[in-house]
Amino acid sequence: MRSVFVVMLLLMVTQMASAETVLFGWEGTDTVLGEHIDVIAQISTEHVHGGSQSLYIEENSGKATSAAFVALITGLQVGDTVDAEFWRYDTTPGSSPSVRIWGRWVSDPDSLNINYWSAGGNSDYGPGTGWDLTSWSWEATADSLQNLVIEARIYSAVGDAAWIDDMTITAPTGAIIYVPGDVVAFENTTWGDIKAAF
Ligand SMILES: [Ca+2]
Repeated sequence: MRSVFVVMLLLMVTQMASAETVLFGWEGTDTVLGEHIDVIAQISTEHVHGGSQSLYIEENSGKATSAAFVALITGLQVGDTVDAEFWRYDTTPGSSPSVRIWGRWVSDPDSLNINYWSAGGNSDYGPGTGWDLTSWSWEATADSLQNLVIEARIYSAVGDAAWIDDMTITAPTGAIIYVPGDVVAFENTTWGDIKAAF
């Protein structure tokens, strides 16, 4: 009977250890991990989806690929998948300001604007009728794809502003997830670790 219990517990541990999820809602003072081109990023209480604060982003260049870096996932291995979503707010249907969730692969997680390339993303601009949830998934399909930056792209005239809130990042156990002001590391639980627990 005990062996059955142990096997069931091991199955539960194995399933729980396969992926981990981080929630982030800009409730502190940290804004972004970086930016591409020129984005103004500030904590805001003007439009909030959850809690009492959100992230305000403002286009400051007029270029279509300006982005705020809202998360970084490192330590990915071939076949790993990262899922990300956040709520976005604008009230201009069919025109800017608009926000997309996008990704970029970086070769050096300490230099997010050197040796990077687009990882693609969700090309939907959203309804522009207030808050809506946007999401995308990325797969590491090569050894060179170990570090993924999650971007909130803001389109596209100088002064265009939108809000972001309640981000969810899911990554495989063993990856490290960086959100503004915090590092969340999930260690791999090996078979040896599990056996040692008994
Ligand atoms: Ca919030």
